[in-house]
Amino acid sequence: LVASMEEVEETYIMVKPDGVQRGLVGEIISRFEKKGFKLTGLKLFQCPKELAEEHYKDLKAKSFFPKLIEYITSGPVVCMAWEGVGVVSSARKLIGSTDPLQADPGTIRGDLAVQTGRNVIHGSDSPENGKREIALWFKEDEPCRWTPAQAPWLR
Ligand code: FUP
Repeated sequence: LVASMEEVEETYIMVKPDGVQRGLVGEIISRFEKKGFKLTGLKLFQCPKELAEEHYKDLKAKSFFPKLIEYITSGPVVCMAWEGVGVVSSARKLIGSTDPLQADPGTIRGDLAVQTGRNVIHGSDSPENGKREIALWFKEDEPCRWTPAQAPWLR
C-alpha cells in the first residue's frame, strides 16, 4: 500500500554538539534508518549564534536560554531532514523525553544521555515546525527529496 502524499511529513532532526563529540552520529542515524524513514537532508554544520537564537526563539524568556545557545554553538551539529508517514511524532517517540533521566529505556535520550542540558538530539514538535526548521537550517537546494529505486539492488 502506497501512502498518499498528504500523510507524508518532514521533520528536522539534529544531533547536538555533545552527540557529535561523543561519537553518537552513526548510532542516531541508524535508529531512524532502521525504523524505515527516508533521509532527505544531511550536513555537519557549525551553527552561528544568530541561527541558534532564531531556532530556540520561543524559549528566549527562559533562564536557561543563554546556556542553551552556548551549548548548541559549542561545536558542530549534524543537521538532518527525515521524511515519512507520521515521522514527526514517531521521531519524538524514538528520541524520548526532554529530560533524559525521565526518558524511557530504548529511546535515544533514555539510552544515551543523562542531562537535559546535554540531551544529544533535537526533533521538531509539529509538521509545521518541521517545515519551518528545515527551511531555517538548510539552504533551499540542500535537501534531496528522492524517490526510492525500484531495482533489486540486493539479492
Ligand atoms: P525538546 O522538544 O524535547 O527538545 O524540549 P524543549 O523544546 O522544551 O527544550 C529545548 C531544549 O532546551 C532542550 F532540548 C534542552 C533545553 N532545556 C534546558 O536546558 N533546560 C530545561 O529546563 C528545558 C529545556
